[in-house]
Amino acid sequence: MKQAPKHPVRLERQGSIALIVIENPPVNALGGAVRRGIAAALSAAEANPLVTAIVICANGRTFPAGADIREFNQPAQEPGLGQLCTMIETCSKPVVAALHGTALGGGLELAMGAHFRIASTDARVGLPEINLGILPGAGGTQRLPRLVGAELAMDMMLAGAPVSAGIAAEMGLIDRVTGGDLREAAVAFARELSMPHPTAEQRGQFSDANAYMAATKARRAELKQTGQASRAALKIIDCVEAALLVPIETGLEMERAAFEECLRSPESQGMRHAFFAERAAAKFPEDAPPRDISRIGIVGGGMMGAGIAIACLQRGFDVTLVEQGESGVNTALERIGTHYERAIAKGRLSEAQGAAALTHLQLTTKLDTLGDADVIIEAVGEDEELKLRILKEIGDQARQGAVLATNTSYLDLMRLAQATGRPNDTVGLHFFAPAQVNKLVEVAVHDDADASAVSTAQALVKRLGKVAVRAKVSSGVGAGYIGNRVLEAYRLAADILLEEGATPQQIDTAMRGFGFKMGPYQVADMSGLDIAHARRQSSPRDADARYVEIADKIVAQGWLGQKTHRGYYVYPEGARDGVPNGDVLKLIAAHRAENGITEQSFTEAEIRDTLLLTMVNAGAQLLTEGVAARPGDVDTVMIHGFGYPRSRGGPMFEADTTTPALIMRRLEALQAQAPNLWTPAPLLRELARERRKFADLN
Ligand code: 3H9
Repeated sequence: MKQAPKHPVRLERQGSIALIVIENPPVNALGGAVRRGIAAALSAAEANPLVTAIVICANGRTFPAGADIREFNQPAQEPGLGQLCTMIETCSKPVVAALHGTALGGGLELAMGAHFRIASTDARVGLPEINLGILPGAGGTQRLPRLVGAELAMDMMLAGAPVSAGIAAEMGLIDRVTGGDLREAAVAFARELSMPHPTAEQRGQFSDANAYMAATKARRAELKQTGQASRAALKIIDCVEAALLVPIETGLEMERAAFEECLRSPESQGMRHAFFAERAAAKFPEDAPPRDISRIGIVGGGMMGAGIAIACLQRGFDVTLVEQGESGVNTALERIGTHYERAIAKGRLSEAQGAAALTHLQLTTKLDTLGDADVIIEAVGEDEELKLRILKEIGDQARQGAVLATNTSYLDLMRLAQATGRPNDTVGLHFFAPAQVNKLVEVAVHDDADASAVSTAQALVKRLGKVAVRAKVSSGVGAGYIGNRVLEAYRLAADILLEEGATPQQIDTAMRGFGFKMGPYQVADMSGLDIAHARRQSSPRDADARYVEIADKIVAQGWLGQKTHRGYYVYPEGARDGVPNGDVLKLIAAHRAENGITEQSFTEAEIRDTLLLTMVNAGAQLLTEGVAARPGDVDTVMIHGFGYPRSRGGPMFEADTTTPALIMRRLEALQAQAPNLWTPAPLLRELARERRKFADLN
């Protein structure tokens, strides 16, 4: 974040209207200097007898997008945001907040402190604090229910997702929406306001407390059932309850205490780390300007290719999707069509919007239609021969200057890039399934990639609303980018525990208890055991590397997971949740007997610690090799790509709750059992020697 300007708030006048203008790029976060500036300007405007009303607005891309999150770890500065909101609310002159961009968190709370709110049509407003493990702490939990009613307020804060100005106006949160010049409209609005303005207590919309209590009972149960009953969520419900029952001053005190408790919680620290890690990951060393992008070519309309096409259509790109033969085209069209039908049925899109999106899609069997595409993404199956052939054809058809990308997750990028005949223009774009939903894309960069090709790929990911993480790969360095390398290590460690005495259920339960939605064997069943099997078979392996054959033996039985109703679990027809597969347990027991392995027992804590330790070591290895640039990049990939609990910040963040020296010692105790997995990475040794932590490298 850039240094805040010295005077981030200006007081201007338009006749009898005072304008308090905030200017604190990039997102006008409400840091100490901004708060002091607003407070001083407000006092001056209130004291000036020539001023009849006040407008608070912002320059730049947005009305404040929240409190300054970076200040949360620093000593408090006066005035607090809560105090400032109360100052605005109790101002003797009417105050209008003029919202544009993304008025989020403390920004929206500031606006709710004002007596009226006007927003530009394209503004979005919301209270996303829950995504940082906290609750609104500057009066949001008390003022929002008074403006829109308790249930809507609770839903909005629990979802943490912004809504459009139009919806906010329907809710009663925004008084006016303007398609014209916001500041002019706000001043005109303020001129109308010589009448007395409402205090918080006088605002309408008091919900029926009994109805709310009944609704919250159901909501609390639902949150518990879906594993979303976080500290912040429960506190939000309590504070809204208080808004219905006690005077605002008491409610604000209660909110403050709840906010402080959440702010100090480990889950908020983890989520705040994840927030900044994502943004740091998106910064690449390549500073060449990106090339123009308007049409995306995609080759391959399977689950992945179709998902990428939807992701591009959702963001307004023109898409040409190439499939083999008429049946390939029809299947791809069906996949994409079904997605839009569901979105329309669920009310996420209107029929007209769905139809309009599809007019940007061209489906064809002809690769030579890709000549006008600005970026062409190869998304055929993970088969090297096939990819080499398709990439050569893409290279033959693409126009000069187009960026070419392969969606491989572990094949040799350099070899694939060379197949195009223009390796400089080629990068890896590793989307994660389902690509229309998952926010992560690994941008794989090889030694010969041109900086502007990389910047273009990075810009594309950003325009898709996704999180880009750069993975630097060189021939000969381990297969896979960041995520799959950590995942392979995690799986091998789990398989070793399985071989030595744990059951798939024990391992899955331990990892769910840690916060993963699914354990490694549930994930394996869902993805299909044949996929990982094929990868193991095609990857080169040292003869002395520890290898566990259990998964291969299960595949040999034809048990491939959910798709065959049998894998580590058995899935009765139509069921998504499996029950333990007794035959697999017998197969594992026979495997142990055959190999003379004496069964050991493991506690859940031992299982969890071993698997976490393994992920940290794999992450440290990637940092040593330079594949990942920052520990936070590994965290970002693991959170978005593999369901690592966001509230824990990621494996490298978690590793800093202990010391590199301790991690090394524990790895050294395991090393002899599987040197390929548990030999401490050189970076760990270095950090231990220098008594530094991973956070020092971010
Ligand atoms: C809160 O308000 C608590 C209150 O209830 C109570 C207080 C008492 N602070 O995302 P971008 C930086 S909690 C500091 O790439 P975009 C960000 O790190 C807050 N910095 O842009 C990045 O910096 P850099 C509730 C912030 O256009 C730069 O701005 N609000 C903050 O893709 C650009 O960010 C939120 O949770 C911040 N609040 O998206 C909203 N926000 O260039 C959090 C951003 O150095 N923010 N930065 O890497 C967002 O969701 C997105 O940033 C936003 C823009 C949608 C606004």
